[in-house]
Amino acid sequence: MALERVESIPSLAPRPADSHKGRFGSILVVAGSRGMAGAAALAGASALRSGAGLVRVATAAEVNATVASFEPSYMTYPLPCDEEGVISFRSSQGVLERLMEKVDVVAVGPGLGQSDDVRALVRWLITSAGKTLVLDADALNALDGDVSVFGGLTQPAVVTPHPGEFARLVGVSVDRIQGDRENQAASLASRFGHLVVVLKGNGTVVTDGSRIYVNRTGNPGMATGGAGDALTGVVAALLGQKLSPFQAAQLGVYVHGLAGDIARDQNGEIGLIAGDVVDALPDAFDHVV
Ligand code: NPW
Ligand code: AMP
Ligand code: MG
Repeated sequence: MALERVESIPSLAPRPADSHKGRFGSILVVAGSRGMAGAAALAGASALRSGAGLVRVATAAEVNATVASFEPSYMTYPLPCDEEGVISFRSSQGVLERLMEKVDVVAVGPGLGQSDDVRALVRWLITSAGKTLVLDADALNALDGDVSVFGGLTQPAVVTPHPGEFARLVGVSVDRIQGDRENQAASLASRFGHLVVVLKGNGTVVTDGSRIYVNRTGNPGMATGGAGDALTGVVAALLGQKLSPFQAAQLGVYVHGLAGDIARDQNGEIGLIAGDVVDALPDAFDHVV
């Protein structure tokens, strides 16, 4: 089946004067582990800078104080962790089940680390949590190439792999992915009803298997640690503001790239860091809303 090529960028509706935070989505970010507190903070701060009404960050207890100290505007939930400083799902499941009652969208993966418990956590979120999901980084690595689990989705999921993560996910070399980015992404998305695939990099591809969008914002200065963790938060926030999964992914990559371009104009490509992208999000949203 031919893919419909989408060019126009969706936007967010202006906020009514009587707006309250309950209207703009309650986001849970499950992220961070020993040494990767920053990934959780970047995702949480990006969700806030992308208009989310409420953001909660659930992270390994060991790094909770660090994550909390980066940004006062999100709430944090310290989850029990193992001796490696990675979230222990068995000891956290009760807390996470109660959190599910409070949130609309769950973004999982940045800096999560890897363990059998993380594999169980991610499978539980996909098959049992019943929430719209954004899956990135270690949440994708946790699948060990078994994409069949996406057949158990009952709610939409947006996956945001970079080419290395995509290659691991589908068991194909990075070179083959990069040589056929659009078809590789579309072929994964078309296998599952609720799945939107965002294949990151220069010319990020967004596809649900029937539509495809290739993003043209962004620049090589964004090839820096944490830039993708920020995108996870942006897409989650847009899902929380009721854009469709395809549109949330599309607007998310566009605005994230635009923020990267604004940051590049301010700091240059060499000195650009992920925090600059987060800081430029308000300016970028001013151009699209
Ligand atoms: P290579 O090196 O070229 O052979 P990983 P990560 C490949 C967290 N972070 N095109 C690359 O291949 C993340 O959220 C935390 C082609 C290499 O094999 C994750 O949880 C930060 N190939 C965790 O760290 C800031 C590409 O993939 C591999 C490619 C690990 O994530 C940093 C590298 O990727 C980070 O975000 C491309 N465009 N991109 C924090 N401050 O807390 C990547 N590859 O092994 O998945 O490692 O992306 O750093
Ligand atoms: P990650 O590898 O997960 O940190 O994600 C990197 C982010 O920066 C993704 O959103 C990429 O699309 C973006 N990015 C990295 N390199 C480039 C590039 N050369 N041109 C445009 N965007 C890029
Ligand atoms: Mg990443």
